[in-house]
Amino acid sequence: MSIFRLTTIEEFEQATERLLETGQKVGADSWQARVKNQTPHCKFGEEGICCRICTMGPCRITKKAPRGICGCDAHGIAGRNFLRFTAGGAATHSDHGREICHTLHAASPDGNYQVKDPEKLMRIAKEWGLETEGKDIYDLAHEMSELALLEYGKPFGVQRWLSRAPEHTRKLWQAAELEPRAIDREVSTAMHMTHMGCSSKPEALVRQALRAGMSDGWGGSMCGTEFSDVLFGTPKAVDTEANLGVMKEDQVNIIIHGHDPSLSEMICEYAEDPEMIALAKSLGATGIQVAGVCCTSNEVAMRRGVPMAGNFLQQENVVLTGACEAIVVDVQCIFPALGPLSKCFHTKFITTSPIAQMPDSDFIRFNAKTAGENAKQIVRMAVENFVNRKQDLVHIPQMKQKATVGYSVEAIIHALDGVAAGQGEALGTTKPLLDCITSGVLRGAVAMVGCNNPRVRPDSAHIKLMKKLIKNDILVILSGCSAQAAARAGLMDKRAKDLCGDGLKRVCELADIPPVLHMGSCVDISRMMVLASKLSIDSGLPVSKLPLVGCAPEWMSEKAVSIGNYVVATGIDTFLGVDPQVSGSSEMVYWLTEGVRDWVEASYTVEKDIEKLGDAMIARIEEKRAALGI
Ligand code: BF8
Ligand code: SF4
Repeated sequence: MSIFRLTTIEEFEQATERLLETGQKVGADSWQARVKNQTPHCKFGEEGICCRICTMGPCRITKKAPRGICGCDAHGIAGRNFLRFTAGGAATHSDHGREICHTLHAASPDGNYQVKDPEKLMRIAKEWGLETEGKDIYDLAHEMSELALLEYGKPFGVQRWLSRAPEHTRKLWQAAELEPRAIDREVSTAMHMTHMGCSSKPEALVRQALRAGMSDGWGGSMCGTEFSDVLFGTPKAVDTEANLGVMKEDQVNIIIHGHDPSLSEMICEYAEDPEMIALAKSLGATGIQVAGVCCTSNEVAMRRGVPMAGNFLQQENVVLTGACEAIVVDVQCIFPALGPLSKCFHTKFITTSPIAQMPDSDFIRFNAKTAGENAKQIVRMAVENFVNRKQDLVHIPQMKQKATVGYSVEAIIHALDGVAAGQGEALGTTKPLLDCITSGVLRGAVAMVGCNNPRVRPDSAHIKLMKKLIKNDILVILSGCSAQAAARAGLMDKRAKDLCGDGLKRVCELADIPPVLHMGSCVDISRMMVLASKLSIDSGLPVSKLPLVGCAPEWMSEKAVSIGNYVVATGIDTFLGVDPQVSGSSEMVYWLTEGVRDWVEASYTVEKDIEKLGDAMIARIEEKRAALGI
């Protein structure tokens, strides 16, 4: 076995530098160059005090001009911006969830999509009070998908998934009016509240921001996760590899990028089609390699072990290898830059969704009914493009790490059962994990999520924090681009246990897990909410009292703010390494970092110094332990 060591940030950067040299040769643009062009950023925007929601403006708040033309002050403007930002994120995650519900509705025994986890479907159906006895699984799937779709627009009541939360949390939500009603309604209400001449009171805007976030995490995202599991299988621990070195010089490389597994699952299927492999071989390739970028990558890595080429700020790098025959995308986090960039190479940039249409792409409209045909057409296009590769531009950095991924809540409980069985304890609960926390073998857990952002040296905050936390016996659970940073560095290799403190190392050995657990894509942060709820129910403690915190050190998107809001609303203190652009309003800063604590027993901390951010998280975990007397 080769000697294990982490890949360093410097090595990541050297690989990128080398790829940028190729880019220069062909006249390619890059995000690194565009960051320079955009710096310094607009200060009004950074502080959240620019308003352009009516054409009397745009209005910017300065000492000389403390109010917009309508009279709105910095607090109202920053608050409205924050709520609109959240609404964008909630809409995006939830619409992804809605697409999955439609895919479930299109599932049939002989169609493009099948039900791969019927037990999970039955479990959820029972949870929702449906009669399952003697029912055909596809009839049940269709009935459930219709019920789920109604969650988006039902005129009365609150989200069904809320019943999974502990009673204490539900009472807090009720008292603070944070229970999300129909998913679409919370987004609409947010847009309504922020229209010219509606809300300008920070308290009201923050409250709706939490509720809109809740409609995502405890609504649309949960639909996305749960029904993706039903359709494509609930993730179990599986081995894969990560970083650009997973691309193969002698094979057709298809990169799948975006978020919705309905597309990527199909591409993976057809890339294994003997007809396509034969075609690839007839054109001089030895086979077809599919690898992922962003959350699509997380989805197919968790369920199929498909290798992960990279995260958000690596998306241009896959094209810069000169060995990418096609980059196939669906929705979200896709750089429009991929169009012009792919034109500098032989790469086909294939867009597939009416939601994400971009110049300089080949648009092949993908939908559940024609998914098989669409996927075959896309794979064929990629394979046939192999002959157009310009050999002198090919350079794949030989850098990759092994990773064990696939830690759904079910998979975590399965791993814990392995520990419990050895100690004669009850199976199927989070008790072994709680025992480790109570005894101090583990100090606590951190849910680390989110993107890359050029404001932070890419991946450095993620990796630095993970190393620090595991060394301090803190278990780290991950999703999104944070998870990929870990995998690329090698932290998801089980051998990384040697970087842990003694307690966590022992837990990793007993449960046979890596020290940082990949829980999936960003919609899968709903899994983390389910896990936190289970821990709370199994321990009898409120979520906010558990030594558990959330962290997004390099976040950038509206989705990330929506996530942050539902994580905080669930009672989990959340630490940000990038400013949420409200600093121009002392009242907004107050509400987010202190005020919301009265409603949900948790709040945000913003700290751009990563070392200090790590210390603050550890201190918070220790405070919570001390309060519990453990
Ligand atoms: O939803 S972590 S850059 S890929 S937004 Fe995007 Fe951020 Fe990555 Fe997935 Ni999430
Ligand atoms: Fe200016 Fe008020 Fe219009 Fe905003 S809503 S642009 S602050 S006038």
